[in-house]
Amino acid sequence: MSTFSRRDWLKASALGLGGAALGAARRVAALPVTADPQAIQRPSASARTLAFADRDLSMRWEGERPARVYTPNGSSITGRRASDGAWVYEMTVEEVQHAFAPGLTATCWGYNGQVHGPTFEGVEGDQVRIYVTNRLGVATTVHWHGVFLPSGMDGVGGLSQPVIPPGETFVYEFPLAQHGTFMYHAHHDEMTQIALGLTGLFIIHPREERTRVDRDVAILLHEWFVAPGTSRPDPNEMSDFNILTMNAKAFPGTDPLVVGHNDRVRIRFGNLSPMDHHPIHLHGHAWHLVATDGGAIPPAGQWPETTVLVPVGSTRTVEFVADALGDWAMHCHMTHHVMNQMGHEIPNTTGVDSRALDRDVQPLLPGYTTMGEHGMDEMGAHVEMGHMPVPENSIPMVGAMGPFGYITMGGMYTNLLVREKPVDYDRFPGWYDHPPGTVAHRVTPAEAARDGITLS
Ligand SMILES: [Cu+2]
Repeated sequence: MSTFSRRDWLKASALGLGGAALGAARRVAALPVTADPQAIQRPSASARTLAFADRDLSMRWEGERPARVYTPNGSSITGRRASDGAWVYEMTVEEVQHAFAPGLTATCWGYNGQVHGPTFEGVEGDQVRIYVTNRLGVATTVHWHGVFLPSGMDGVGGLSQPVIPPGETFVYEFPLAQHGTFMYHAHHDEMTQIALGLTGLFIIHPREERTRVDRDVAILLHEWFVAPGTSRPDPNEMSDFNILTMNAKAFPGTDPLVVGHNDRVRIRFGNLSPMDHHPIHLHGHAWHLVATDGGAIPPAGQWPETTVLVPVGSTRTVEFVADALGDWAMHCHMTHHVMNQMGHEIPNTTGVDSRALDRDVQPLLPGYTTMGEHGMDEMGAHVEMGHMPVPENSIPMVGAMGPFGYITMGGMYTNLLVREKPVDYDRFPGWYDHPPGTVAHRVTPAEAARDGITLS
């Protein structure tokens, strides 16, 4: 059993020895502390595993026509027909209490009560009228990123229009002259308003769909800094973001993508992070980059990839056939982007033999043990077991229980679950049932001997 109690943590923190690993003492150099990693009990099922089990993946949409795109953890707005034939959308800009993941809720800014705003869906050739009501205490605008429109509808405060004052409603009207994956975001006090969440995806379907897909998915990437124990994203942060999100959720808050075996899948990625590009990697498959926010890429210009770089202020649309059954990770490949609320200004203890240090410190701090010599993999499990207290309203740096143990990733991470058809796209199907003999396993001496390997 662990001997590291909350009291020990607090004592260690008081002396500046603990806390930094979770960012509690950000910018204060400190030694991370832990219990003996060997002492961790691995729970067979945690609250978070159960949270997966009854997860409802069905998506809300609002409007007169059904949503055609699935926005995990989000919704669509599809418009309603006005008497003159235009499609009308209503948006409210307002403060929103947003849950990034179980355990972390923050006051953000969003549209129509959500962060990010709903995915706009329209059809090429539509005339759209978008009413924007500002319920913030400050002025804002909305820019339709990548959409071809009259200059005066482009939404840049001061340049293309006067700002929308608090309490007022403005209307944007333009024809949808193209198709593809675009975005929308505030374009007034951009640093603050985008950092607080005023972003969304804007999808224009072609009049005639040339490529039929079984699953059409939209994911907006973002990054935030929320100091552990606080509840508002800090717009002044420039580099050390600690919440990395897909559709404003950090794993384990991200809904998995459920697809049928051999489904043709399209994923539209957008990136409105303040500062970072994100290379999104999918396991077990290769995809083709078929479009950007500049338009479709002709087939001759497409090549296969397993990782697509989604630069800030861009969209990247990929397509692939989900031909491999199983549970497949899909995540940003920047390793610090699959962590949650971890401070980075901590000493490197990796590989350190800390026994002498522990001997010196323990008379002063009973229960003290240096942490990090073996890496960070035990941290999340520690926190979930209650061995390592964290500040109120904060999430540990790593993920959730998987079918074989702890998944040591958080942040910009989700799972692609490929299942035999028929599949219920709207419900978590449970973890994959691997065929016998297809899971990596501890080798027996007899198995090793087949290949002339003697186990010591
Ligand atoms: Cu990233």
